[in-house]
Amino acid sequence: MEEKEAFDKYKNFSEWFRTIIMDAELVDTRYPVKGCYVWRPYGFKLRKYVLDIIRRLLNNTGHEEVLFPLLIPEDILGLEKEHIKGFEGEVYWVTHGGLRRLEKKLALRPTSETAMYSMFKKWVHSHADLPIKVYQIVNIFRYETKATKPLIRVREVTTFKEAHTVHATMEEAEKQVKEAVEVYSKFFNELGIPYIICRRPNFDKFAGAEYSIAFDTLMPDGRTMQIGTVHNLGQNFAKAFELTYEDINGKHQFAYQTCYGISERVIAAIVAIHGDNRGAIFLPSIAPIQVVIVPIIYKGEEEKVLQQCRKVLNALKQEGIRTFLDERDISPGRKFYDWEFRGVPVRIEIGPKDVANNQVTIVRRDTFERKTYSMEDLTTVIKEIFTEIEENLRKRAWEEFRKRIFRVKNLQEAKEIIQNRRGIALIPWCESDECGLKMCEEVDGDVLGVVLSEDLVNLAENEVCPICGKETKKMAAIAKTY
Ligand code: P5A
Ligand code: ZN
Repeated sequence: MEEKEAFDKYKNFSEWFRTIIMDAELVDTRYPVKGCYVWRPYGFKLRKYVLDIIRRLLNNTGHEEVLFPLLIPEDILGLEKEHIKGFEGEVYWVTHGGLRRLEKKLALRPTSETAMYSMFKKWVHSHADLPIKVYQIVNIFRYETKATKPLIRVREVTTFKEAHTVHATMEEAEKQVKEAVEVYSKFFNELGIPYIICRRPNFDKFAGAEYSIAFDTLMPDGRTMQIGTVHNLGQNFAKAFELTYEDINGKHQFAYQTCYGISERVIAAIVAIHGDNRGAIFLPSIAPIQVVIVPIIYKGEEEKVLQQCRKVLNALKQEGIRTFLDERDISPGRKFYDWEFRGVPVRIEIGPKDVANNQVTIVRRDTFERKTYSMEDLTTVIKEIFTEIEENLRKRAWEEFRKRIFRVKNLQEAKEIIQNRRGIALIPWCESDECGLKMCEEVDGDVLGVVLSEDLVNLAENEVCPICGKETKKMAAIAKTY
């Protein structure tokens, strides 16, 4: 009984989250290297369907997929000074090949700017070679010193989608940043993950960037989690890597660059945001199993019921619906419990009465609504139910998110909100690093940056920064972060 009490999304988020990812067999965190974990078949499928979405969005906007090596030579990793300063404490080094010490140490990529840009330099000659828009989905290694947390802060990031672009002008790089923000917005919208978009304070930008824009979502425990970032790199890396192009006048110019990334944190967010105290809930678009069929068998009627179940199974499969018929020799109740826990969005129950009436009983995972439907046109009905579930999950998540964003009058109020883990506080800010750092200190939390999400903030009037008193139209988002 005690175990049951601990499984509560809001009262004990960590334990709830760990139980779901392990017991729903998404991953196994018992691998004997800290910060590394295994994707199991069910989780791997979920991951694949999520990646299919981002691949589609990127391919449709002119990005091309590539694959770069995992190893980066020491001198190349160190070319951009700010970048290496930011990452030096997190790099894993390969020092030996077999028994021999390597002359040049090799880093396991903590991210691939340096690996890619040393090659871009060889590909770009004239303005006609631009823009470059590529991405890869790979593992990266970061020796994180903060406490690791499965999917959320790992040392082997298994699912790092990094995009990198090169442009002739700053305007084009700016436009690319906008496109990236749009792509990620669409991605998170499809997944029903609510987010706030902020321009990070200077003291918290990506190492080597001009500025960074971040997407943060809110976890059930009241902390925000950064689920994606978009960086304008300006000419910083181009200068370090001598990445130049010949313009129309035959003059050599340094290129402008952007990069943007997401990781398995997105999958953590999906689990955390949509799940409930009966387990995971997956949107049909990404659910490894979209429909589970549970036969309700009574003695003597087994064959009739199973036959009908197989008929439904085949009909749904034919329509490309990922369907599983659970023929295990355990009670239907146990099966319901299992598949609810594993997040299957639609359950079909078929018993003798359903067979007799040429109908099925359908139960939705998100609302537990139970209804009977005729066998006619069943696939159409199921697809409609999928759409309804997706809409409901998205709406539910955004409503919950908006409820936990507070416009506060002063820092005392902001502190109260984030200390009690109620959510995100919004307060005017002059945008200076100095005042930003002061605010962090006073509220004992983090300034996520200036809010860019227009739907979440609109200030008609100038207000004043609570630290320096300067007039401003900008709002800072403040929270406890992961
Ligand atoms: C953008 C892509 C970069 O690395 N270089 C290429 C840029 N940005 S970032 O902000 O450092 O990382 C991008 C996103 O990856 C997630 N992330 C992590 N997820 C899990 N465990 C980690 N240790 C980890 N580190 C970064 C974050 O969501 C981050 O926004
Ligand atoms: Zn100020």
